Amino acid sequence: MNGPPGVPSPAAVPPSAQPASALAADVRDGLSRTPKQLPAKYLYDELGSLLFEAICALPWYRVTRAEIALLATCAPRVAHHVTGEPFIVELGPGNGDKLLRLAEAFGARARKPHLHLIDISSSALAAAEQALARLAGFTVTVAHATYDSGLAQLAGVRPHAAPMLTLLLGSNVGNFDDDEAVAFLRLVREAGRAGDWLLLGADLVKPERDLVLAYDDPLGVTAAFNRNLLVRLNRELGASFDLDQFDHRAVWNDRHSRVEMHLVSRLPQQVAVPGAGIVASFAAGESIWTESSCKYTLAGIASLGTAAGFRLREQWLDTDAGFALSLFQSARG
Ligand code: AVJ
Repeated sequence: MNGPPGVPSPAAVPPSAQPASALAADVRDGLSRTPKQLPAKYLYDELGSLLFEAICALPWYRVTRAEIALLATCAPRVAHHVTGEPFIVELGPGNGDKLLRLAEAFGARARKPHLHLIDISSSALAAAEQALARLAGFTVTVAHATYDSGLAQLAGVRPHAAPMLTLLLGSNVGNFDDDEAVAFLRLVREAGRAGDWLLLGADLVKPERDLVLAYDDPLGVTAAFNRNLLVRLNRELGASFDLDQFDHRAVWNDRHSRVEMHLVSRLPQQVAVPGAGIVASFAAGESIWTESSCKYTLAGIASLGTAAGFRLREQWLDTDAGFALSLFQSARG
């Protein structure tokens, strides 16, 4: 079958073509798998970050509002536990709003915390830095990095004596499956010392219709967020995805306790992705799995932390929205 004019057939792609970037390498790998999949982190280019902010304002997506409301109760307790002049690290701060609310609880202290933001989106980092600028006396540093590389750089940024508090909010942990989450939380623990703290926000299991509505909203904002990934691949890798030929789908996977987002090909088609050196073939109904959002029980959250070497110290719960904030401390000895 021939593609559109000017699009190389698979045979025309030189075998030596090297992916020019991590995105290219990940797309090449992900679209060669069965089922096809792409890492969720690539959803957050500039437009993707803005669309995610719009999602947070949707009536059907309650995670962000629930967490912000819980922070009002939780922040003074966290400030009570985390003494001294702490080093507060947020993984994926988005627009900085939550960190601002948490940091305000430390505002009465003579020596203000040092805030350090790690985000893959430079536009989100810029927005967060601006939001945090209103905090007088706080030091703010940023790392434009993936979680892993941001964590690996921490030792060089952290003031020597400061206790560390790591924030992983918004149910960002839900992008990992449970094994990956434990491995990742262990990395977080190992990036710090015994006695350091972790505040983890996690969305809870709830009725399937609520979960699906949260990820397949009637306004189509989540569909736009998902399909924007194809816009990004067209722009950055010269791909030729026809947006009209891919549907957004959100499904609840009960066995793995997660909502999955997919982009489903409406018909058999071939799509060239020159920047990744591939031509991807799709059967009708075949999908690219773009994100997982795991949903938890309270016991499940506790055991993730415990398996990673943390001890659960306090937990705050919104029973109506089904959301929990959990404060863990890295075990001593
Ligand atoms: C930012 C990964 C926590 O999984 O709920 C929202 C992203 N995707 N709607 C989530 C998302 C579709 C969100 N996280």
